[in-house]
Amino acid sequence: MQFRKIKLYHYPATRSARVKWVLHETIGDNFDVEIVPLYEGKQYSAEYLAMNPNHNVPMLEITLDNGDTTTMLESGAMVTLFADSFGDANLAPKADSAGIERADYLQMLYFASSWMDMMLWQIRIHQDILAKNERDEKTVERYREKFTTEVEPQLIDRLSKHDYICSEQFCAADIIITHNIMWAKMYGLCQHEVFSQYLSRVTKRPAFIKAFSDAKQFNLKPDKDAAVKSNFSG
Ligand SMILES: N[C@@H](CCC(=O)N[C@@H](CS)C(=O)NCC(=O)O)C(=O)O
Repeated sequence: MQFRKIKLYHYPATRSARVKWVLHETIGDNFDVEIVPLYEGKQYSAEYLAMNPNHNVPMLEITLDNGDTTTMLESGAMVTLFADSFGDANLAPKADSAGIERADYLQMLYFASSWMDMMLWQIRIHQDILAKNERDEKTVERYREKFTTEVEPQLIDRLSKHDYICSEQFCAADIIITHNIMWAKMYGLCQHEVFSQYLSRVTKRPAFIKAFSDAKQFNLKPDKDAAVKSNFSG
């Protein structure tokens, strides 16, 4: 697949940074970025909703060399697409290999972008984003407990055996795992030393440094009168 133009709708240090990272790893700086001010609720504007009914980032507009266009709305799918489309970047075992390595890579890619992500999102929205009367402390407790007792041991086991999540080779699953670990740390999770050691390795990558160069603009908690609070639906 040949890409003519790529545009990423992004907000610093959120799931769209996963996509910014894979783009820097695969196509360098050759893409456009538009910031969507999430805390101002711009993702709920009629114009944005017409493009993305899920009212979130990342959103990726792709124009191919033959002029065909498409829009993608899931960070995991975007990371997978770019890792598979740019084999020279060495971010994924080949898609046509039905071997153990590919199976394990896909397992971790999906574990990170669905199961782990779901728990972190529940913690985040019930602790910081939903209107106060919509929050449920039990949900936060439940997912903190599941994350600590079920997810973390699996990650610790893997990262104690090898430098990266699947092997000694950095891969696209590490992009989502790293973002999730950074996210988890903001909520006091992933405190084991193995996580800090892992982060010190992956965050040295030039593509990571570019993707998270705007991360300081991210506030964990929206202001109490932030527009997003009135229309946020989770
Ligand atoms: N499953 C989607 C989730 C995207 C998502 O929820 N993004 C958050 C930021 S991390 C967002 O834009 N939320 C704004 C909202 O829902 O109002 C993905 O992984 O791309």
